[in-house]
Amino acid sequence: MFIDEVRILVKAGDGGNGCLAFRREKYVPRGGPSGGDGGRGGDVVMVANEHQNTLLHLRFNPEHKAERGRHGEGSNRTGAEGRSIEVAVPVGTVIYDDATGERLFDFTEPGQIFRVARGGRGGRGNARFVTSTHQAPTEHEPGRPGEEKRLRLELKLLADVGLVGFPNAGKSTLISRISAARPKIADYPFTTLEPNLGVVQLTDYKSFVVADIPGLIEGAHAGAGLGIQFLRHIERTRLLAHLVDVSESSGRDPVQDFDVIMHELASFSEDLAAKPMIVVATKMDVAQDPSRVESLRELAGKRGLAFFEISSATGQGIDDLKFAMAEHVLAA
Ligand SMILES: Nc1nc2c(ncn2[C@@H]2O[C@H](COP(=O)(O)OP(=O)(O)OP(=O)(O)O)[C@@H](O)[C@H]2O)c(=O)[nH]1
Ligand SMILES: [Mg+2]
Repeated sequence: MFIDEVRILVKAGDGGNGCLAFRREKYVPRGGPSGGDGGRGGDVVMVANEHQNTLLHLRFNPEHKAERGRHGEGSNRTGAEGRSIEVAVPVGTVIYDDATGERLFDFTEPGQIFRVARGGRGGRGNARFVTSTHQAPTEHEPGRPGEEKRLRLELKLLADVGLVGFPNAGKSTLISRISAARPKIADYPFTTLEPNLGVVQLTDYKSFVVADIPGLIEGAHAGAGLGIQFLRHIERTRLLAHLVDVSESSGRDPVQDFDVIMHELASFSEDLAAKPMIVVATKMDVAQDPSRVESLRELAGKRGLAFFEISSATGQGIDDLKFAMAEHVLAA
């Protein structure tokens, strides 16, 4: 659940073939051998990139082939080398050989480079086979094939956005609406017992990770409900989305709910409570009393926090919220 995994095929370029040729010159009746060597095939290298945080881009693009070397030519011309290609992966990716299970590399820092498939050597042209007793060689080699491997890439996901709020605030419903995650949703508190991660995809290449964690209640820091242990899963996120149920069904006051959660966050860590936050009024489709929404909006305004009204049932405000999250995490 916490692991993003993808299988890809990498194929380095084959070497170019060596050439069979003899010099043809005016007044030189039998010119010597002049077949050039083939060029080397390109490599496939992987580079750790700090701007990516999922392997999603590779799922859309599972084959990576480097260019082959050009064949050698007459007049001792060596073929051009094939171009190498780079495949970007997020920091934290581990590469395994899918056939053997062998762990090949572990990317821990941005900029790290690892060659996963080596290009094939170019074949030698016939000019290389000349000796004192073998003046007109016709031997020439084909290029060697480039390495080809099936790889399994594994990434431990780190969440970019953490959803916090009371039980039943609609956290799991929201994540199921904006990502492919399908956590359990129900109208009783503490439906979510363990964090769920969802990858929110904006375009083929842009995505971010949202964590849905169990609900918090007053006294959670002292062990009430499920406690605050799960907050460590969102300690390293860049943004918190604080979900507050503004419908009457909660039986509580939205502003008070907000304060209770803030207090629980601060009991876990001041840093967590001070993280960038957006305030999200949920269940707008069944919110009957506009003053409940207004009071929450005012509170957010006073604290200088962005405010969104959503309904996961009708879809109201969902795209706006998604793009606001994206703007924040992708700009960082
Ligand atoms: N009408 C309406 N109901 C919603 C909306 N979002 C969530 N719900 C309902 O609210 C209830 C709780 O939703 P969940 O997504 O499970 O809430 P949660 O915050 O994940 O709750 P815990 O996992 O217990 O912390 C479910 O019955 C949902 O169907 C909404 O936008 N409109
Ligand atoms: Mg839930």
